[in-house]
Amino acid sequence: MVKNLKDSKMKGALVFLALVAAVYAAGDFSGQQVLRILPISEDEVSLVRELENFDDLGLDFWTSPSHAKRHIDIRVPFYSLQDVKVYLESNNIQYSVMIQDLQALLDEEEREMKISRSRSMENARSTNTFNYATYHTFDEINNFIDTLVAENPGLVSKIEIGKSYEGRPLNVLKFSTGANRPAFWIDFGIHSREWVTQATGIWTAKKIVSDYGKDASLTATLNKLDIFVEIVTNPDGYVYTHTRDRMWRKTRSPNSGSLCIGTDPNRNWDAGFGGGGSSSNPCTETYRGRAAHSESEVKAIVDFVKSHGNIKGFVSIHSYSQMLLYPYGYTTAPASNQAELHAVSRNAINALASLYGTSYTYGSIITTIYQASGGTIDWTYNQGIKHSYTFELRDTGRYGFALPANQIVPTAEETWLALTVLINHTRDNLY
Ligand code: 0X9
Ligand code: ZN
Repeated sequence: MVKNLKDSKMKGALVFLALVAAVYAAGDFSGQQVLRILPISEDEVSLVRELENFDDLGLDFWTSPSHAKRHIDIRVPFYSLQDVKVYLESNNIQYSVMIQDLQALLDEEEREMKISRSRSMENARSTNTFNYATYHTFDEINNFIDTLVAENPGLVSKIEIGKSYEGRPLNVLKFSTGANRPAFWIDFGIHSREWVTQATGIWTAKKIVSDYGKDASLTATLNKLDIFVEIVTNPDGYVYTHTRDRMWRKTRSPNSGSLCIGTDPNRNWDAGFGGGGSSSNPCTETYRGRAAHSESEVKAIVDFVKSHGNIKGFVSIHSYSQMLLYPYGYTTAPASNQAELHAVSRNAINALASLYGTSYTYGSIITTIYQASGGTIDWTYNQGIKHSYTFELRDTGRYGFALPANQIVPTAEETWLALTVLINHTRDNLY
């Protein structure tokens, strides 16, 4: 009896210790791997898909299962590695280890950020000395935005289109040289962990002011169109990736009846809402939310697009996979101007490749990556914005969401070449 009591106390203590360890381990990716799985039949796709239902494994699907011969990248916690590998091997499913130790990459990322920060006290004071080649915090990005506006009062202004769930400003930069113009929209970072996108947004904002009055094409654009840029589209998630969990994707709003937090803001739009490639389970990375536009970060853009009424081009920027995509994501039905979207995409990815040889694939979302319902550009397209596109920036998976900072500027530069093709085409085809 005494022994049993002691045993159960011991057990209790062990359970407690395990819980403490689990809490402290959140945000620690030691020993975690990213596996690239290649199912060669639809049966194998289904077997991999089944893994999604085991919440206890703590898996994070970096790319969703779609069809045979399309790879699936999964981040696997250390404690599940054995189980997952045994499962794949016993079902004869091919896989390779894409990232050996995710924490090692993130340690390097943090080291790089610390060095950059110690060297660049002047970051906030001028956008000329700002370090574009490192990742920045939300506060640093907001300081950059205010500095850029202060330096270019006749060209750039800041609009707050709403607040995030946790009350942070949803800041949008407006580049404009005249009143009542049609507009082109670009958002970055709606998925918070896709850090190369917010970094590309910063560089892009600076590029627009640098080129205006110097580059003939961009000058012609801004004499006809306004450009709106939202650099941090999911600020709560972004702050969370810096403070708690580098791999956070969703918003940070709570879900009633569940302990799991957040909604996938790229499943929350009123376009095929609730359809395939979105989840009703709040604990998954593709949770669509309780209703379309439930997320304030999404609703703010919806209201802005509607009240503006004259947005002619719309681009939403994600990473990774190196793809330029157009509607639809929820249906295989072709977009009404699919031929145009396809031809312009091809021109854009050719321009992108001309700089560093980076190769992109392109096509509709559902045929090129996987089905995703309730996505941003399906909604904008159905609103009548016929020039709607979405990017998946670098890389193709070697580093995935942990893209080294030395790739920020090259990524932004090459992306700009593609963006200018999309912007110029929109400018010259305003319908
Ligand atoms: O699942 C998604 O939302 C997108 N992939 S990501 O890794 N960025 O999460 C794919 C959906 C369609 N792609 C875009 N909207 N860029
Ligand atoms: Zn994304």
